[in-house]
Amino acid sequence: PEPPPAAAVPQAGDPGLVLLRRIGVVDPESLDDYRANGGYAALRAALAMGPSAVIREVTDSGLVGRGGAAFPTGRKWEGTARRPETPRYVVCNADESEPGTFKDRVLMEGDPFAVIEALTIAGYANGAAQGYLYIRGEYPRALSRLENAIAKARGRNLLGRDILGSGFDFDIEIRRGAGAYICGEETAIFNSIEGLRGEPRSKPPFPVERGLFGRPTAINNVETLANVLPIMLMGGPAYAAIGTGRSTGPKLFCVSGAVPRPGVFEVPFGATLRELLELAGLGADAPAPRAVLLGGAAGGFVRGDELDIPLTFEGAREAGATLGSGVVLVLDDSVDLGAILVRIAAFFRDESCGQCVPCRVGTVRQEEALLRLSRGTGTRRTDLALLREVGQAMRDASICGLGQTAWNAVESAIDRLGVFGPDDHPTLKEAR
Ligand code: L3W
Ligand code: SF4
Repeated sequence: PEPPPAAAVPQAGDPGLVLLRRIGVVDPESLDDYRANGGYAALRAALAMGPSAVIREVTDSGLVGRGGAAFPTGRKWEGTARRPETPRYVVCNADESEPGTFKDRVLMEGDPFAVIEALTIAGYANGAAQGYLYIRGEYPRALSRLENAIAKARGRNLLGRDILGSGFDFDIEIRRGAGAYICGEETAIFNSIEGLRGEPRSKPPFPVERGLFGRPTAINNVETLANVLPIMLMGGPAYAAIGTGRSTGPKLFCVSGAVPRPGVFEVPFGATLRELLELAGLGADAPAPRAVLLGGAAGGFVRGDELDIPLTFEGAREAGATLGSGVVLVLDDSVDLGAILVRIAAFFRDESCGQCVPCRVGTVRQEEALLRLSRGTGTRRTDLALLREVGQAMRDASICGLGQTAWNAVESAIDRLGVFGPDDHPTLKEAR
């Protein structure tokens, strides 16, 4: 049986939490309980201030996307709302599939009304009458909780026509993915909803201009939307005071691997990796991990002696990694790093949609070279050079983020962890 969401949240019930405050506290099936715990106050505040003021608060909050790319949410909403074309759409990207990511699942299973309320506010701000929630097919419990939340919200005029007497009409339809990682890419989601093959489209045009059904669309990750509720309640500037610099607000991290208390943790941006791992039970006197994979398969490794890096977008970049969608995978000395890299490469090879050559072929060649390197067959020099050239081609010439980032973790394991020994960076020509 699946564990209840609270079991995946060691901090559950901590009064200081913002995004996780209701997880394990409210009955996720009860609208009354949700309201008794502050639910729908944010929508009321939004309806009272009007759509452009909602967008202003979101812009002032400094909120950036939590799906991995950190694009400013206020700019995305401004871009959609000012388009003259109608209808416009809002979409919640709930196709959480990055290996090691399970934060959106915890939000959807443990606080589903919050996701529905936040998407309703997004619809109001962006001038959309219809929202879609595209959910990973392997999340049956999240799906049934969200379906229940939508039905109950409709029953209380929190969805449907003339919501709470405001004149705003809005409803939400759920669509399920069918197991393809690539269907989490925003334009592949649009294709999937439209009944087409789930392949990414070239960008630009960006969704704000031409998205779902060719209309202006604001698409946001579940966690991004969850942040809109506290922003409505505390105001953009107060929210911006949480965190540091350009990384404002609270952030969810999915800590897994060699830690005593794995799970989803909430910390303000700027907490250090060490502080996060301490929350996950890694005591100050515990041996340092061999490495930590930040940002998931598309992210990068940091070494066990780099735990003092601040968890901000800037801090992760300086450390040669990315925060991505919040993956923190801790690896101890028992782990075969070469085998992990082969696994990551196999994942990308498997999940490539095959539409563009650099990714379709590059992910295969990457996996083959890693297999040779990790088994000690082939020529080390040539395979390292081949990986570098293939990786660069994927990064430069792939259509979407999958191909563009498929070499990130491998590159950082070679350069920062020295996983296959020293590399003098020869080109393929030199190596031969
Ligand atoms: C208007 C412009 N909008 C960009 C929008 C764009 C999108 C957002 C980010 O994700 C990440 C990667 C991995 N006018 C705009 C604009 N936008 N320029 O901003 O765009 P982009 O293209 O930078 O990134 P992306 O393709 O949306 C790539 C992460 O995704 N990833 C996996 C993520 C997995 C999860 C999960 O499982 N929950 O999130 C894999 O690559 O970290 O950073 O909305 O339209 N000028
Ligand atoms: Fe498909 Fe890969 Fe090209 Fe993305 S980069 S469109 S996943 S083949």
